[in-house]
Amino acid sequence: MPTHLGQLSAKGKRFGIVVSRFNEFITRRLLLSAVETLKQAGGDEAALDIVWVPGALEIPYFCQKLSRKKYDAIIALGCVLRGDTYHFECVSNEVTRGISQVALETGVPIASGIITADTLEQAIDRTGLKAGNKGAHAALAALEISDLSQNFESPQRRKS
Ligand code: INI
Repeated sequence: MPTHLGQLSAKGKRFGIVVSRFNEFITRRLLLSAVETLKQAGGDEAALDIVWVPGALEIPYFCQKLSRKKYDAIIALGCVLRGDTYHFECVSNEVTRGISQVALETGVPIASGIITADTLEQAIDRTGLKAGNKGAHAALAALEISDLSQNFESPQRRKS
């Protein structure tokens, strides 16, 4: 039975990382962990482009921009924290929907490491405490889906 499983190697691969500055205390930790994970998997720092954007709402637009470059996958990193208003839902929903839309429209795999949390404590838990680090999780997902998607490219477009 043909079964497809993505390999977790970053060797020879290029990644674009879009990270938001809003809640930078959290997002910088997501970025460090994502980069470390890619390097541990054999990735070369020179093959990583990091794009800082103002907030989560700007992430899909820049993912779309990067999708025109030759990246094996894009990693989106951000942190949306609940405040007193409905704004949290708007930002969370839009960034999630936008990232999916860009991936589907461009065909470039995008791994999402966007934290949506009710409290700062919950966000910290997801940047290296109880719930691991969402930046590392997104980097691993990017490795897996970039490799997996190669299996479904037409023979001319396949890398190897
Ligand atoms: N951006 C975030 O990344 N996280 C948030 O929690 C957030 N909140 O809560 O407002 C946020 N807002 C800014 C938004 O993403 C845009 O940068 C801004 O609206 C300018 O377009």
